[in-house]
Amino acid sequence: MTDKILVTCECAPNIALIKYWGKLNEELIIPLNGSISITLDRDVLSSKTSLILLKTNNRNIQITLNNKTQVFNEGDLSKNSNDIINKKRFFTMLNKVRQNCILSDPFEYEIKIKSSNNFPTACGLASSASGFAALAHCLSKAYGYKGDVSELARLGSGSACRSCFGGFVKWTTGENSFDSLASRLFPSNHWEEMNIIALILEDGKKSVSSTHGMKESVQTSDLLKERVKIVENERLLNMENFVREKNFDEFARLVVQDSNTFHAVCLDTYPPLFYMNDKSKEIVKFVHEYNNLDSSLKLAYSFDAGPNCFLFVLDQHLNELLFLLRNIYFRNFDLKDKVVSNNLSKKE
Ligand code: 2P0
Repeated sequence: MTDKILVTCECAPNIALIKYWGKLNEELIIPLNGSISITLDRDVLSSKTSLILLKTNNRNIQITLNNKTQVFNEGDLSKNSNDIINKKRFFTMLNKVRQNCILSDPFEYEIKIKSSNNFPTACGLASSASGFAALAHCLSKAYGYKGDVSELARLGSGSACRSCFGGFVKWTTGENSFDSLASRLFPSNHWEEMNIIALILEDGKKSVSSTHGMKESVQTSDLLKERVKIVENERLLNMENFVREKNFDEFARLVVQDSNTFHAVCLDTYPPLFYMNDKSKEIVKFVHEYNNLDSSLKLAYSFDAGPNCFLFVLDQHLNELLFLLRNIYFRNFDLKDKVVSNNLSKKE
């Protein structure tokens, strides 16, 4: 019998190159289409989570996220506007672990969880991905979970399953919970010359969550059905090949196209979803102008469900780009002073 178990894990957000938008199964969080992402560098952007299991008479669950604390009882599924975690998803994860672990008395502990992000939460920087991946790792380690940690993370938030791995990651769709898993395609140092720049244009919370937004898209957008087909039939395979061959020109074109198709689906949703804002559109214009200076592409952008931007650029153009962004393009722009740069040559 153990009286106290303490574990800590750190996971980074991931940015989808081919995006997930829409569920085949709402309960099990099985996506309509597969997706491919890059996990960022944990030293730059990360969610750090610690979990303590305590042998007491108390069966409360205490969760602290970025210094805000909530306490709730075992099995409490009530929804509250002040909730800092989706309790239903949390208990799905917790019970899955407790039913398949090495602890002999997994229901006998008080649970205390503390998590913090070193970047803005819920504004399109994939904080739910890194947060739920870190939580899944913590639960898995603390209880000695015998199942797949990416399946566990997916039950917290779909895109979190991709943050369980570093480098280039693929999440496949499936028919059952156990066959919709993420796995690594290539380690991050496969493409050492690649840099990812997060431009934090806004750090406020987005008005429509991804979970809600994609549900509306599934119900109302015809374009979504076409996107699912083209992703499954062409884009996943093409992206895997372009990354394997380190073909930046084709990679850049496809990243930009898939981001734009995703936002087109958002616009095709009824009522429409607007995640990009005027500043985001300025960046799009800038990237295309910058690329037009040359015959081959030097820069790609991708926007998730928020106005913030991820740029992809190879080493040889990085300094020129950062100079342009900091000294010319953004001189009159309130950039919140955030140009966060990741290089994939770093060890995971
Ligand atoms: C992605 N996004 O592939 C896409 C692109 C946002 C735009 O995955 O309901 O927070 O928890 O499964 O994972 C955001 O969706 O949604 C997302 P749930 P999640 O990264």
